Amino acid sequence: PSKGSLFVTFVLGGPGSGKGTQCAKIVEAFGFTHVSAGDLLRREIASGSAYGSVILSTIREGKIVPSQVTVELIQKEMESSDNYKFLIDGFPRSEENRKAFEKTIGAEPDVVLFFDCPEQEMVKRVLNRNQGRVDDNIDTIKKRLEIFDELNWPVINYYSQRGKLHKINAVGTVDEIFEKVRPIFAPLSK
Ligand code: UP5
Ligand code: MG
Repeated sequence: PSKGSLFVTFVLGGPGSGKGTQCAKIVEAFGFTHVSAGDLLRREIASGSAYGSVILSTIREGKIVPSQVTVELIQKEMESSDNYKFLIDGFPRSEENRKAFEKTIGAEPDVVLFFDCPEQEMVKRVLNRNQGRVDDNIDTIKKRLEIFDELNWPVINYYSQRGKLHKINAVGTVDEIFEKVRPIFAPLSK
């Protein structure tokens, strides 16, 4: 798709805040293409790519993979889709991530969702997930939360100042939360 017609949504929130779960609902209702940065990185590890071992150790430590690597994976994924509506899930996690995306993709998000969730609820959800993720253990979760707290807020503030931020209380059932998300996209038809 041409850059002018892109509709990009960034989906932000701490570990276990429900980004992936809500993205699936948004895809179903509004026909977005879901691009999860974390899933792309995990796929890269599984594929045995040259970056795989660096990505794996970074994720194990709850740290952030260099922007260049992540942005390249996101770019490839966007280019391989015919869609123009994208949900970029779990990215940008830092100001550096944000700037790298803008520079490489040459686009800004139209909408930024922020799932605001108390820490103890996030920890509970992640520990209950049980999908074998290498970072779903209490030690890594603590590190993920620390990094999130340190680097996410400047990104949130940036988009808040630009009037793009939609902060959503992420406590409640999946459907209750989606009913708060739906009106944001209602102007877009599927
Ligand atoms: N659940 C969901 N909604 C619920 C609700 N309303 N009530 C009760 N339970 C609910 O949900 C988590 C769990 O909670 C699930 O079991 C779900 O059923 C349940 P999910 O939707 O998976 O939450 P999500 O926010 O997607 O949590 P996730 O763990 O995926 O978030 P992270 O941001 O931690 O993970 P991500 O995959 O994005 O990144 C992983 C790592 O990759 C990062 O720590 C980092 O090391 C690396 N990374 C980068 O370096 N750069 C990037 O750009 C992206 C990732
Ligand atoms: Mg996720």
